[in-house]
Amino acid sequence: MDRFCCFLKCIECGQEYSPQEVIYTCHKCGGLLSVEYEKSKIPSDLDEIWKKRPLSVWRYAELLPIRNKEKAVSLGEGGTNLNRCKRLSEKLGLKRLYVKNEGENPTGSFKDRGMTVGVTMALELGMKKVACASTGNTSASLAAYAAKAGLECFVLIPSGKVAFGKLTQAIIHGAKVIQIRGNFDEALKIVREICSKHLVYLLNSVNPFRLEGQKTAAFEIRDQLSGEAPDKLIVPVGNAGNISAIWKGFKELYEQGMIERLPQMIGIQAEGAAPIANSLKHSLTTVKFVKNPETVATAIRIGAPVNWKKAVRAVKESCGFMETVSDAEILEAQKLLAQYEGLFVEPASAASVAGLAKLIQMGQIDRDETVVCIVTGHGLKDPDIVLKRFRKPVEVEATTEAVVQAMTSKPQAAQVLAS
Ligand code: AN7
Repeated sequence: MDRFCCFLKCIECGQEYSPQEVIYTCHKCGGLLSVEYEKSKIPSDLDEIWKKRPLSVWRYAELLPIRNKEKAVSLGEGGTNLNRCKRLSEKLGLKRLYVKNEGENPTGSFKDRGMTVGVTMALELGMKKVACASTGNTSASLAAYAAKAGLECFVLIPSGKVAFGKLTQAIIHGAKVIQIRGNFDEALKIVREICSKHLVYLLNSVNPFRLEGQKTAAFEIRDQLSGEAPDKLIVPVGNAGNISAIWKGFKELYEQGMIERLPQMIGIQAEGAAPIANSLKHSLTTVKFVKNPETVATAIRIGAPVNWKKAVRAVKESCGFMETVSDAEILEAQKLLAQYEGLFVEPASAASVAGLAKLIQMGQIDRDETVVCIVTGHGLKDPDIVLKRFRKPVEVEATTEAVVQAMTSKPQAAQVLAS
């Protein structure tokens, strides 16, 4: 099929670029780039075409920058469950709460949606080497997709600040893992510089093709809600790529006449790493970066989010907003998801649900609204945080009596030590 189904466009000055060019930001003004589609080339019967395929990223090929699905570097990404959370919604005082569990993706996070497209693009562009900076999940995902594609992979991570499971993934998939004595923002700055000078393809979310994959979460939600968008869509925010991507997805559905109304986008940042949320709250015209971000949710320990302009637009265009949550609120939401809904998510993922709980208390969400929270990554990526927080299981003699006694005695194993 036609490779030139799309083009790149600067979100600031409108300059257009060919999708065959290796480019991450506008050469004229430095603005972020967006992937746009020739409207006349989009089939009018998208719904009919999509319905025939399983729920997955590649179901939506007509609105992806790679038309030839045969070439896709795929591990079976997307198609994640949209859980109707009855127990949790009752607890929070809401009628309809859904949680989209992105931890079900092949490497355990939403990043796989982007990497299947981004790494396929790397092959199309003839690149042999790929790289990223990462708080963990991006590196785990890129390492896996690069392995599948046979590409050399480099990942830069902040030393000592990446959850154990994610580091393990990058190592086993054979990436060259480089720990820097610095934070994520510094790692990203370095890798951007390297990729601008060498033949290494950058796969952080400044890469607009990656975000195209991530927008499919919006398409899936619409399909899973029988053709509708929710009232509110709540998503954890770090580098701010995902909230921008999901908003783009909903806008495209709207432009195609496939949804009747758009959701309000709500971004949640951790208190110690909340440059966008805080700047929006103070009505600043620009985002004031946080120099030393800190949070238990290491995945979103980001002070200089590269996609802040796209994210601010997403929030403003959708009449949404951003909110912050404390580490204690994040960990409480992680526990609620696990113990009310059977969903084990990593701390950053729980930020969306922590935000929901806070917003309900503040009266910002009506109990009749349909809310979708995105939970972004699997809990097994960061088991340390759980073991630190919860009491160790009791150990008893191997006798029926001792076990029965343990079963009836308090405290139970799964109790929180301290928040
Ligand atoms: C679980 O892996 O930035 O706002 O380098 O792993 O699109 O950045 C991870 C981000 C939310 C924030 N939840 O998404 C990385 C990285 C989880 C994450 C985010 C991340 P963006």
